[in-house]
Amino acid sequence: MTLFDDILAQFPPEVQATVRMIWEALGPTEKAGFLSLLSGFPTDANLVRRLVKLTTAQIRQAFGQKHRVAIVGPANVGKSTLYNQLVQNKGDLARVGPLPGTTTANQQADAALFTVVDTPGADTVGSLGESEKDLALSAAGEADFLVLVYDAIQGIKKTEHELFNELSSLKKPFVVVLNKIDLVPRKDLQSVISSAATNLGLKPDQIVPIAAKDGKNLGKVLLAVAATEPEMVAALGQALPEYRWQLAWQTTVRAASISAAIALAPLPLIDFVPLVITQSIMVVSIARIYNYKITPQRASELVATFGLGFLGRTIFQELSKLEGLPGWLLSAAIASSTTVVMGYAAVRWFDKGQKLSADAINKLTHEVTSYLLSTLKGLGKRKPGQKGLQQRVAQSLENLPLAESRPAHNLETDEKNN
Ligand SMILES: Nc1nc2c(ncn2[C@@H]2O[C@H](COP(=O)(O)OP(=O)(O)OP(=O)(O)O)[C@@H](O)[C@H]2O)c(=O)[nH]1
Ligand SMILES: [Mg+2]
Repeated sequence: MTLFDDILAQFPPEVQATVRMIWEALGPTEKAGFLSLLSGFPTDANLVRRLVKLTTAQIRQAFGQKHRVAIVGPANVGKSTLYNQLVQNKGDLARVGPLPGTTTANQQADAALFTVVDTPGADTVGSLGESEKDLALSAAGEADFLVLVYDAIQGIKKTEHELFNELSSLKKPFVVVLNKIDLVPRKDLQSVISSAATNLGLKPDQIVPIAAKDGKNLGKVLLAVAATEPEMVAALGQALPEYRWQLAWQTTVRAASISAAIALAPLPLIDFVPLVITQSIMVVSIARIYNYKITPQRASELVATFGLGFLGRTIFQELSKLEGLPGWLLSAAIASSTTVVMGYAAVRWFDKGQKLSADAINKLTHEVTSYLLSTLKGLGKRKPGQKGLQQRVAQSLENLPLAESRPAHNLETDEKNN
């Protein structure tokens, strides 16, 4: 067994083949760097475990194939209305009606790579109700992801709660949406959401309020799907071009916060090899969002082309001369800023075939680094835990001007404006 095989054995079985594929695509320098990094800490099994844990979700995102979403919930909550918002082809529209029991069979439609399944109400009683419930549960059982729909006016009572327990026992990734939010007076909105959350044992921010009828917050549902289940990201991006920038940004933020956590490893000077791996996986994910298929080999070539590893080292040397910056903070900020810039550069590349100039890359990386340094300073002198740091980096990046100026950077919008 080689050292690599030892490491591979720590990954969950279903991603091992993919990890091997990525590994084989790495150049000899990257391979050697990665192994020497790991073998430099022979007793630190934690480091290996940490890398494995950090990269598994990303690998799933970059190479996963899941794409079946079932919409389930009680009768008359607006499941078919939501389904109709998601299907792309008018011929696939489901029947919608004011009385419970409109949908009596499962129905599915192709939305590019992403299949949506509409199901009958899963709460109705009587023998007909039972068989419809069985249909809904079997669709849920076959799906990769569940959208659980409830009615904001009906709220969550005993039957709704039982249904929730039954569905969550399937152990599928899910989002909960509260529909018909247009019928709730504005002043009651927060209390309606929090009581639904309390009744389901969730936090208010785990519930997405929507109005399926007019498509309000539909984007939030899709982003929640993508945030919950990385394997859905590429399928969503391919099916729904208007969300590509948000999905790519979400992917970038995730990779950047992972990069920060990787940079916490106790290294004398930041080593960029694990970053190259993380960034390459991110680039494969972004390519898939934009409907390009690229190999890990090609992705790591692209990462090398943009030269961010070298730039990162230069910035590290520049800034480490300044006093008062703990090394971990500097490493974490630079690791995430180079990842952010790589993600942004990848979007430009896949969306428009534009290569950011070296100057633009340099300027952007400096800007993002100092932004992160200033927002992370509040963490104090004590080195945070890996999870805490990941959360803080993700939060900071949400407020990064680059993220706020989404529309301006949304290249589809640019195109229209040109
Ligand atoms: N006000 C409002 N009404 C909605 C909304 N979404 C759906 N409805 C209405 O709710 C009723 C039920 O909608 P459906 O989409 O048929 O609900 P369903 O969950 O598929 O119902 P079943 O197939 O019977 O289980 C219809 O009259 C819809 O017009 C919404 O966002 N706001
Ligand atoms: Mg229906």
